[in-house]
Amino acid sequence: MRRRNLLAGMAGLLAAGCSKVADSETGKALFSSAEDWHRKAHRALAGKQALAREYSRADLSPTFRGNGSQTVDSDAYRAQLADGFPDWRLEVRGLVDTPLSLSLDNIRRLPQRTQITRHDCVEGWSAIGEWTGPQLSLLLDAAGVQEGANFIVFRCADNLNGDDYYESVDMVDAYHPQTIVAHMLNGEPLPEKNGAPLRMRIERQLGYKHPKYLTVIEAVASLDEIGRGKGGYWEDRAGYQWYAGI
Ligand SMILES: Nc1nc2c(c(=O)[nH]1)N[C@H]1C(S)=C(S)[C@@H](COP(=O)(O)O)O[C@H]1N2
Ligand SMILES: [Mo]
Repeated sequence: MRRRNLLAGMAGLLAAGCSKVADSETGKALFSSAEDWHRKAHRALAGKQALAREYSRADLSPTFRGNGSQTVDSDAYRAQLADGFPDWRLEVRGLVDTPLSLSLDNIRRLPQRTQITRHDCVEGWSAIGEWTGPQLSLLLDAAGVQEGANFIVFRCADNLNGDDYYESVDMVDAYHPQTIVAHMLNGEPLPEKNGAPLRMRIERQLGYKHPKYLTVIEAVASLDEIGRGKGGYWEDRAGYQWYAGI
């Protein structure tokens, strides 16, 4: 089923006349990943974990508040926001066979998952929202995560109180079926305050583990050399738990 979806997504890329994408390294990687579907042992992780609860449309919060950074404070970001992010790139890099550089359009054309979940912030509020985007596992398989990779690091465009926001997860959460690269909230492109144009949803984890304004997905062996070594912005600064499972 999944493989069929992936192939359908790839066919979509071609049908849309994106021959540039299909010819590029990224395009080739997406195709060969569909072919080598059994190749990566990490795939087995996808089935191992329980799903976070999913809700119905009737449960949606009337507004999904923004928290932490609510924009990226740069002229380049404001210009992109006004224009629909034509030049935004999401890089997949680090310990991968084929680094990828994906446009929003590439991401929208992949097989999508939509899920209605509850976001819980440690500051004591929650909100229910409907998120849509490709599963992270799909991008990781397309790039071909190498054996020595133990964590996935997410880098963001925003700067919070002088430092870049970042986060990380282990391979179980990275390959969890509800871990998606979301580009829509409640059926609309992501609002600015909620991380436009891309943010992670990692549904078994607390709010600070869902990085917004996503620019880079990086496979690494160790978190020691990333940021201050604790695996995330708040983990480094406020002693928040790295594993914030709920
Ligand atoms: N890049 C980035 N991602 C971030 C934050 C941030 O400040 N910058 N805040 C985190 C926290 S603490 C929460 S609760 C959620 C808030 O998501 P929302 O703004 O969509 O409500 O984003 C998380 N991801
Ligand atoms: Mo939060």
